[in-house]
Amino acid sequence: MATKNLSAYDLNSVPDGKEMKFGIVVSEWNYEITGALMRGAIETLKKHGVQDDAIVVNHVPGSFELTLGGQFFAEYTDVDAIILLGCVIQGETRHFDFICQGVAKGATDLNIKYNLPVIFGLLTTDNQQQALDRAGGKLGNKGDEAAVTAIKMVSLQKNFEYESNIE
Ligand code: DLZ
Repeated sequence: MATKNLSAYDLNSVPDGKEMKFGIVVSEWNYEITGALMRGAIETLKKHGVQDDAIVVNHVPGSFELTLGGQFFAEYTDVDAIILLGCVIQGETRHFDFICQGVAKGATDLNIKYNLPVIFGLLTTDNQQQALDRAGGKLGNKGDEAAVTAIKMVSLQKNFEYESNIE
């Protein structure tokens, strides 16, 4: 099965992000990759109208800490959505599985606990090359995809809130 280019999307399908505010949590592990994910996410948010001062970035030591970094944003700030960016590369031990499962479960729980879009921007790859391919390489940038997802989810939530207020 061909892998989709992560940066390919219909520009017109993305709402205007002018009034939206985002928190981004970036893992320092594999920073060559995660830094590229972060740059892609920021660039994409700005491309869709998000203001510079409406994008707040914080770093955490590794992907396992992404969940708590996301929780800090949810608890202490007024962001409309949180983007979690990390990269876990398969090694010889089962650490990979534990981290990936932990972050997937953690991100899911944050979405529900805070009724807030928390976007799972975690690359989980077999090797470094697969990660590079998805961090601005031949398969696009997962940071772009995460940013577009975040804008769409904020817009969806705002629509629901608007509808519920006029009923
Ligand atoms: C320990 C560890 C390992 C082996 N591999 C990765 C990785 O590929 N990607 C990543 O983001 N973090 C890794 N870590 C660090 C853990 O995410 C975490 O920071 C430590 O286990 C401390 O909680």
